[in-house]
Amino acid sequence: MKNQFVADVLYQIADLLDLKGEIFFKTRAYRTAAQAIEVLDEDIEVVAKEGRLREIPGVGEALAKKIKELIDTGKLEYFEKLKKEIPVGLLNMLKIPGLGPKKVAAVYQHLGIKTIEQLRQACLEGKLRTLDGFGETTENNILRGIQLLEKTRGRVLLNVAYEDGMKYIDYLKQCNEIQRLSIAGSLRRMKETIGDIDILASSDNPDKVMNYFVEYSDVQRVLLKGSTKTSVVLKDDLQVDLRVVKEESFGSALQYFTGSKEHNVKMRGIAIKQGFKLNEYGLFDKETNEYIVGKDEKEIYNKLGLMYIEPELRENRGEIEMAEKHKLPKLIMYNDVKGDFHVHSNWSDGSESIQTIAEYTQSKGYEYIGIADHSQSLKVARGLSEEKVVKKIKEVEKVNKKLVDFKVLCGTECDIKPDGSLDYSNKVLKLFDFVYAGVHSTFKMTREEMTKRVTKAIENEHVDFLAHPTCRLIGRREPFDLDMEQVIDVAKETNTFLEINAFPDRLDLNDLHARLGKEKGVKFVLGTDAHSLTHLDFMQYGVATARRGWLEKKDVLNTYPLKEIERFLSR
Ligand code: DGT
Ligand code: CA
Ligand code: CA
Repeated sequence: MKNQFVADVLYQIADLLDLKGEIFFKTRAYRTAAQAIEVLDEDIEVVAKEGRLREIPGVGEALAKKIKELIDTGKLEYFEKLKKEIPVGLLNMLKIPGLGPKKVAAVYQHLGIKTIEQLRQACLEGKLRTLDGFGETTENNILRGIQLLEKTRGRVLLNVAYEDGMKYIDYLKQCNEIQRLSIAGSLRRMKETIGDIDILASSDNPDKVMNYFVEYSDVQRVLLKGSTKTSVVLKDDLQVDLRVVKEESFGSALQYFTGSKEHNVKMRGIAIKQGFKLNEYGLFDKETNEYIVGKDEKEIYNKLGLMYIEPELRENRGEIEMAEKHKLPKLIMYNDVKGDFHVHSNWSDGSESIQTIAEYTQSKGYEYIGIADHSQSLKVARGLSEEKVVKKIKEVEKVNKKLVDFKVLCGTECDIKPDGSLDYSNKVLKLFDFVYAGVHSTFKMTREEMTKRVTKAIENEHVDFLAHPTCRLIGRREPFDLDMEQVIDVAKETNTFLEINAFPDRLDLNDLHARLGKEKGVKFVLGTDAHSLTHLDFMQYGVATARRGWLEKKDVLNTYPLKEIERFLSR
């Protein structure tokens, strides 16, 4: 599918036009279309072939022509021309969080700054504050933004690597020279960002496997090719490493290449203390070098007197000590989830009707679905007026009448205002089956102010869940400086569930905060924040984060059957 590719080109055109100082509505047309294409549930090539491009919101005749050219030729002349007019460095500068096109255009015009490096230098030398509308604070914000950008550079979000990795695995499964096959590395540990994809295979014919590996259609270039390791770069610039080992070493190699490095260092130390030697080829006797085990990961952990440790826990955060004491938690499983609570319908800014969402999620195996549209003051996201809330509740009742063994719960994602009050009156909040409270604007506050704002909101008796508690966007917006311990304490006192938002650029709460919450006895709810049907599949990244946070089935609301959910929500 070329959807993301087409959307990305349109976003870049919008950025370039912004830089050129183009009138606002023209830029907006490109962004609207890009957004619509990103969440499209169909292949854009099929839509183009059937002449239905103009049915996509924001796509008029001129834009449809451009999209068609892009799909047919892989290029767009208009885009190429624009790129020649504007230095590419300026586009890179736009990636700095908090730096918009106006400011980028200004530093280019007045100071001749064309690259991020020149911009950093100018900030350090205090040159920006000479410009209109810039000050010392702007310089500091830009420097912080550059740092944030560098932290995630060269890494991709979990879902991007996961989709690439699974597609590659499907391809490799067709190779009959391969005996066993697995994802390894940070992707197997389901970390929130991934540097490169690691794949492990066992075979007696490594060279044939490597030949097959590099012939994959998404490979852009081959970095190195040997008979134990081969590395390629995919068309989306992500690197994939394949290692091939003998069947008897598959378990030890999987253990080694899954990492993390810190986990492995500790494991090798434990092996040595017990008179063994552990490496990617197996577990050996330290004195005689005799092979002991290595075919399966589990044997290695058990031979060392440890419980098997799930990949998501392997970060050397105490998991090895707990495995020694046989006290590891029994982690929530990916198929434990019986429903999603954070879904936007076309009543606000989602793309599907409540009926469609209900049918789709029931067919996926869910028992219930919570629709949580935005509240009234969130105009950009088409938040619902109080009047519309009443209509929507009627609509949900109508849909529920048609459903068997499935229930739609009518909720809201109610905005938390800067003073901690909520965007609906208590009279309206009472009408919903459940209420999420969440911050959506005015992010710049001190730690004290933000903590007070959030705790005040969850103290409202109608609030059941706190949505994306720190509001971070990975690589784009830092989490709030919140007193998380205090938020957790208040959540516990008020029986508020903290969300683990499963949308891949949020994963908020993160793994560490989830673990802190569990230790303090708070409960969690998983929500995908879906705005289209495809987004509903993000649930697995929420479960992954819960697992990385040591959570068990009982800690997560979504694992409970409908009856218990209803009992809880009617308190
Ligand atoms: P990434 O790719 O940055 O997201 O993170 P990883 O963990 O996938 O790291 P990567 O791809 O460099 O290496 C894959 C695994 O191989 C890593 O998790 C542990 C193992 N490994 C790599 N280099 C070393 C090393 O120098 N020592 C040890 N003990 N293990 C290593
Ligand atoms: Ca890796
Ligand atoms: Ca690697």
